[in-house]
Amino acid sequence: MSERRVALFLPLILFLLAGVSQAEYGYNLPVGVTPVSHQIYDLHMLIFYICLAIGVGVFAALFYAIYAFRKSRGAVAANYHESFWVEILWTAIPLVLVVLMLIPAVRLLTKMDDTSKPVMNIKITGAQWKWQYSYLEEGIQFFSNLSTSPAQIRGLKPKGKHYLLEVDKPMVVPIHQKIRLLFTSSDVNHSWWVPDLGVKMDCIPGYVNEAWIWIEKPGMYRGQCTELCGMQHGYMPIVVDARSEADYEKWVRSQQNQ
Ligand SMILES: [Cu+2]
Repeated sequence: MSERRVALFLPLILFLLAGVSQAEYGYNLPVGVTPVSHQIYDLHMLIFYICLAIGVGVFAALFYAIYAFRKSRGAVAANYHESFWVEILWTAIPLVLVVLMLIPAVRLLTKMDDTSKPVMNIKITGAQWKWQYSYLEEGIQFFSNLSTSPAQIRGLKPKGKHYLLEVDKPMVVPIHQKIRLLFTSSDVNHSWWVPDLGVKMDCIPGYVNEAWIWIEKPGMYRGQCTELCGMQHGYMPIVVDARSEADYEKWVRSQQNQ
């Protein structure tokens, strides 16, 4: 291969290799484990297919016009200037499409916003650079700190499986229960983001934001702070440990007896 060709193909090869190494993250949104996360995924795919159809239609028309009406064939440009119907159509069609996309989006936003009738409430407070979880009914309160060792961060030890996505005390919750989450901050803006739960909520000092979760299956769900909140913004991960009702009760008792 000539040098020029290598230069052309190198970015492509690197891109493909990067894809292989990050295969576990997937190329799409995670489907998640809550009714809301499923609906977010479905909405995302619906909008994606609409965009794809528009893209295919527009580019097909464009390439057809470039090919069929080329200068070498003696094509003469048509004059659409101040055409009443063209003006109406290219305003009306996008407007109808936007309204059609707005309907399912607003429906989902309304559902996400409905935090009524929760079984339990957890207050989540962002702080530089850790999370505090307060179980309002159970009277449990603790901080959750990054547990990745400094040696791994400095490259002195090999990285673990959940590098920078592991904590000393995860937020433990029961599955199959509507849980209301209340978000705030004790210093600067943070943002609590767990993709599998379909929640990404700002934590603002002096403000309380709300979201709710209803987790379908037990598991460890991981996330990060997504609001640039200072020097160690990348070192305040989130781990949610979803357990069966019985295991959750056991955990509550163990915490209350401490
Ligand atoms: Cu933060």
